[in-house]
Amino acid sequence: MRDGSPKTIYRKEYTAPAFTIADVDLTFAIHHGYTLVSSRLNLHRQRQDEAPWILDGEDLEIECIEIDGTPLQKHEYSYDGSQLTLPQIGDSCQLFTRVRIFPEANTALEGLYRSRTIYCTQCEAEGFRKITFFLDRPDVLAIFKVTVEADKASCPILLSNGNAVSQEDLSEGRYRSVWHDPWPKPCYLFALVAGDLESVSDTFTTTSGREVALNIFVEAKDVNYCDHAMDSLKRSMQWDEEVYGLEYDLDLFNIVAVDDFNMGAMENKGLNIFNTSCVLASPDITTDAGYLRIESIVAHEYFHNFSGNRVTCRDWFQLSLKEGFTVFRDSQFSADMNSPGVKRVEDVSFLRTHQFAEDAGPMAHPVRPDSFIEISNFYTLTVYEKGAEVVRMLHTLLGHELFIAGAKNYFESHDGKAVTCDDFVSAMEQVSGRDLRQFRRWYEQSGTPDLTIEDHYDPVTRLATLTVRQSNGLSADGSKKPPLHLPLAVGLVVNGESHTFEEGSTTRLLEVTEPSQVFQINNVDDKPVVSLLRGFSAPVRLKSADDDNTLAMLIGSDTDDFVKWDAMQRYASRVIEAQMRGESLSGAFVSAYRQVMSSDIDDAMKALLLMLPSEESLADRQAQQGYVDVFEIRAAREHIKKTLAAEFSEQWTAWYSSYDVSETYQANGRQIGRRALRHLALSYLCHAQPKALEWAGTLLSQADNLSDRLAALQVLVNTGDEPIRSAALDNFYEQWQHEALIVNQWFTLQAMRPSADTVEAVIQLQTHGAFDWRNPNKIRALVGGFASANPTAFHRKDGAGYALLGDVIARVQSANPQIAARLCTPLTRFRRYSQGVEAMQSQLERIAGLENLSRDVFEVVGKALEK
Ligand code: B3K
Ligand code: ZN
Repeated sequence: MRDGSPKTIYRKEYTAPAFTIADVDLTFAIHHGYTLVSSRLNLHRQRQDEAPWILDGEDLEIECIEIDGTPLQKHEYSYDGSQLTLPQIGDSCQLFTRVRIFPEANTALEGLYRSRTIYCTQCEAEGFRKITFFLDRPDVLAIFKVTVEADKASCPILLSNGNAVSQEDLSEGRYRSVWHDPWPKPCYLFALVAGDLESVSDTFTTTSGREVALNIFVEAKDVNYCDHAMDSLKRSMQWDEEVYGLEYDLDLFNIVAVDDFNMGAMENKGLNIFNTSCVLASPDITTDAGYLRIESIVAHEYFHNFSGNRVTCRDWFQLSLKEGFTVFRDSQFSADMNSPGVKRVEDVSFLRTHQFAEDAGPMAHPVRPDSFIEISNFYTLTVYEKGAEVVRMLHTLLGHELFIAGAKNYFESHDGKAVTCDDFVSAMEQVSGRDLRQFRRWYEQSGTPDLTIEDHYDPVTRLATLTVRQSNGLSADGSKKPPLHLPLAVGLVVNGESHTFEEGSTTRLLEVTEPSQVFQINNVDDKPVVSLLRGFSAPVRLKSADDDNTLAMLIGSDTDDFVKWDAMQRYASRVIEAQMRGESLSGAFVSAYRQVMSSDIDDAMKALLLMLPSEESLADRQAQQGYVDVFEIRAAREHIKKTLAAEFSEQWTAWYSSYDVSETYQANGRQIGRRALRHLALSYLCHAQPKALEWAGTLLSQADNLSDRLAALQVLVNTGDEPIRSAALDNFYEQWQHEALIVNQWFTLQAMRPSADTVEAVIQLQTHGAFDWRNPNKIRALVGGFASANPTAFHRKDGAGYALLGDVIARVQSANPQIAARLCTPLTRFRRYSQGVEAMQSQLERIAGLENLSRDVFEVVGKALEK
C-alpha cells in the first residue's frame, strides 16, 4: 500500500478553513521535461485558534519558500510529501514558493500533465495540490492571476482561466501570456493549457448585449470537427438565459480538446477541457448517439458555470449539489432540443440498469456520502444520475415556475459562496413555502426504495383505490430506514381511453410520505388500468401486479412514453423469463409486439419499444429474485429474439429496405429515429434472413456515416464466420486507422463480441499498434467494453475473463489509479452471480495484495471484499 494506511474522511468532521487565500499569483515556466511553478499567496488567518499553517502539496520538489520576502531555511518548515507545515506567523503573510513538477512523467492525468503534444491540467477534485502548495479544498475561493511561459514554436497557444491580459515574446524563442480571472474560485476550477493548437471561433451576444468570444482549440487535424460542439455551446448559452435567466459572465469562453483524459470533460472557469471523444464530431467519426452525447456534455460543462462555479460546494460530500443539479439541467436542455419522451426513456433505462446496480452493490452510498477514502471514487452514478433524479423530484413537487424561482433564489443568495445540499433544498423551501424536511432524506439514505402498489375498483361507488407501500431497506444498525417523500404521478386508462381527473388533467400527482398509504380516486366510470409512475416520477423499483393483460393495455393505450416503454420492457422480460423456465413464447406478447410495430408512434420511440431488455437489465431483475446466470439470460434472450425475427421477418425486411435514409446525413430526430429502426431491423434479420450478411456488407461499403457503418460492422463481426469477420475488421481498420476515435469504436466492437474466445482476442488486441496503455479512451474502449458490456465472455467459466481484468488492473493501477478503480466495478459485484464467485473474489484479493496499491483501488476493492 503506497499511502500507508489510508484515512477515511467523514462529512461530520467538516471544519471551516483556519485561514483563507484571497488572491493567487502563479507563474508557470514550462520546459522540456519539467515545469517550474512559482506562487505568491496572500494568507489571512480567519480563526483565532492556534491552528498551524498547513498547506496541501503532493510530491512537489521544493526549490524555495519565502515568507514576506524572507527565505525559509529547511529546518523552519516541514514537508512530508503531502502537507507543508509553516512556522507560526502572525495573522497574515505573503507566501512565495517555487516548486519543480514533471508533467511529462505524470501518468495519473491529474494535476499538470502532457497529452500527446499538449500540456493541460485536471484539478478536480484534488489535483491542484500536485501543481503547487495551496489549501486544496472547495471552500477556499481566491482570485487567480496566471502567467505562462513556454517555447513559442512548440507551444504557441498558452491559456488559463478568465480573460487574457497581455502577451509578449521573451528571449531564446520563449513566449509569455498573462491571464486574470475576476471571479473568485476554488482551485479545483483552475486550468492551464499550452500547446500547438488551432482554433475555431465564433461569438455569442448575451441578452444584455455583451459579446462573448467563443473558441474551440484542437490539434490541427481536427479543426473540421468543431461545428457541432460550437452550435451546442451557443444553444446552451441561449437556453440558460431563457430558462434560468443566467447570462454568461466573462468576455471569453474557451474549450480545449485533449486525447488523454480520465473522464468526459471539465468545467474549469472560462476554460473547459474536454476529452476529444466528447467534443469532436463529424458524420464519419461520430454516431447518432455521439452527436446527442456531445450536445449534452457541452451543455453540462457550460451550465456548471453557474451550478458549480459561481455557486460551489462547501466540501466534496456535497458533490451532488453541483453534479446532480447540472445533470438535471442538461437533461432538461436535451429534452427541449430533441424528443423529451425519447430522452426520458433513455435516461431512465441507463439509471435503472447501472445506478440501481451500484445502489445494490458494495459501493452503495447516499447522494450525499457520509465518508470516503478517495473522493475520485465518488464521481458515481448515484451522485450524478440519482442526484439528478432527486432534483427532478423537487421540480415535480414544486412545479416548473416555483422550481425556477427556487433556483434563482439559490443562485442569488449564494453567489460566490461554497454551500451545501441543504442550502439548495432550503432555497426551494423559501420560495415555495413547502416543508421539505422529509424530502431531505433522499440525500441521506442509500439504496433504491421499493414501491409496491395494489389497486382496487368498486363499481358501486365508482371509486378506484391505490394502496402504496414503500420500503427502504435497513440501516447499518438493523432498523428500518424511514419513509421518503416522493411524487407518484398516476393516470388511469378506462376502456382504452385516458381518464380525466376532477382537476381537469389526465395525470394526478400523489405525494407519498408514509410507509403505507391509501389514495382514492372518485368518479371512475369503469374498472381502470392504472398507469403508475408516469415520467418515472421517482427513482424507485416499482412492484405492481404486472399481469400480461394490464401490460398489453398500457402498451396499446397509455399516453405516457415512459409507462408504455416500461410496460413493454416488463412484458418482454416476463417472456424471456418464461423461456428460461422452458415455456414457449406467448401469442399475446406477439400480438402486443405486432401492435407496436404497426402503431403510428415516431420511429425513435418505436425502436426503443421494440428493443428487447438488455442482458444487464435482465440480470438486475434476476438479482432481485436470487442469483444471476448470464448464460441462461443470454440463451433465453437470443431465443426470443430469433422467434421475433422469424415471426416478423417481412416487416423487418420492409423497414430495412424502406428506411434507407437517402438524403445527406444529419443528426436530427427524424433521421436518427429512422436509422435506429433500420439498425434494429438488421439486427433481427441476421437471425432470419439469409441475405442479412450480404446487406450488412453493402451497408458498410456504401454508408456515408459512422452509425450505419458500425451497425453493419457489428452484424458482420457478431454473426459472420471467421473469414468474414476478419476481413470486415481488417478493411475497416485499414480505412479508419488515422482516426483515433473510430479506432476506439473498432476496439469496443471486438471486445463486445459475445463469444468465449473474445477473451483471447482482447488479450491479443492489447498488443495492437493502436492500443495505448496511457490513453484512458483506449483502455475503456477495449477492457471496459469487454468487462462491463460482454457478460458471457467476461464470466467465461474457466475464469479467464476475470484474470484478464485482474491483469489489466494490476498493470494500470499505480500509473493511473482513477481508471484502475473504475475498471474494478464488474469484479466488485461478484456476490450477485450463481457461478464464478470464488474466481472473481480471488482476483480482488490478488489486487488487494499488490504492492504500491493506490488509495483509489484500495477503497473500492476493500469495500467489495468486506461486505
Ligand atoms: N466535474 C467534472 C468531473 C471531475 C471528475 C474528477 N475525477 C466533470 C463534470 O461533471 O462536469
Ligand atoms: Zn458535472
